Amino acid sequence: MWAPGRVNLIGEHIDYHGLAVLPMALERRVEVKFRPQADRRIVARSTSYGRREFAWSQPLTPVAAGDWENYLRAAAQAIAGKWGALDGIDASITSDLPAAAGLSSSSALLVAFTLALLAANGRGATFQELMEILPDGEQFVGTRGGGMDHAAALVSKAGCATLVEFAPLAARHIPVPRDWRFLVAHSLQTAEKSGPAREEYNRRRAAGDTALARLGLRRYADALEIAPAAAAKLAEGPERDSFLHTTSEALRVRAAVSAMERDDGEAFGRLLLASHASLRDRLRVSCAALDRLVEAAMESGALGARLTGAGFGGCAVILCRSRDAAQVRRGLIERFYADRGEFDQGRHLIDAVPGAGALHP
Ligand code: NG1
Repeated sequence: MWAPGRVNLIGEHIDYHGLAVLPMALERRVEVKFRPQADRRIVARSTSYGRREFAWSQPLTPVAAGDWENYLRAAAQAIAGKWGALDGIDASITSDLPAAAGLSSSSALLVAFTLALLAANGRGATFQELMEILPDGEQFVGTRGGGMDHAAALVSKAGCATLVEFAPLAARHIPVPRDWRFLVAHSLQTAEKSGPAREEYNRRRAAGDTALARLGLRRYADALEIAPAAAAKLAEGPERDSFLHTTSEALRVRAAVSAMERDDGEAFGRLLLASHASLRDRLRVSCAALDRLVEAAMESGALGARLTGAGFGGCAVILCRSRDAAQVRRGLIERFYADRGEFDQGRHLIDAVPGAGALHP
């Protein structure tokens, strides 16, 4: 069983408000090879992270924060919450997806391990069922994220971006025009998921929820058409900023889908830049390195760029024409990475080729 990493093209910090996002899976993945066990023992070996073993008891509790065993436990716990504890597996895990590179390697591990545990027990599960358990499952690790990463890892289609809607759950594949190229470039600043960045993330989510409640609305989907007038009723501050980011980003996702469908790379690029500005100025989840990276991409001939993922460090996603890709890559190396010693091309500057999800190989 395997699951790919992903890059989110646009629709940032809105999946947890039930709004549609546009990620695409990558051709890089976490792979889990396994033998079913006849008892509740779960054994997993990873070439990079070592061996872990635990009994699939109920309920499972987390081990030390930051330990990769928590993702294995999260998978088991997510399954147990719906179907009860099952028999374990003896698994070996490999990955060509760099960790801590903003490509959602942790969600890919969670998805792949969940699918392996289910397969070992002769169970299939639908997209719907997996989406009922996986986003909540990841909260076991201490994060309170949305469902974008799991959806992208499950139902992406090669050559396409996926418009993921959450209410109701749906996925629509949008072919990426032939001469568009996406690059994922690391800011070389890492946002520790289990640390302060996660608290900041949760704060953004809470501010958005509070803004909505103050306006007497139940769903962000109901706020989009009335957003400017509604925002005027909110006092200046993080709640209003969060509301403005969320509603404007949702509209940018719609516009981006239409730009992709009509092969308008310039318009898509402008939407990426507008998204970055909103994440930087309203939600305040960017950082100097990410801002500089976006600028360096534009100076190098990109059509657009923005931070991708939760922010506070991590990566930018960059759009350019295929004929300009080599020049943009060179430009980024000269303008951004030249004096940064830890730069490693294979890990930090990646051609994001749209790949398939685990359920759509
Ligand atoms: P990252 O930090 O890139 O994995 C997180 C959330 C997403 C989404 C983005 C912001 C998890 C597992 N992922 O992504 O659901 O909310 O932030 O758009 O928490």
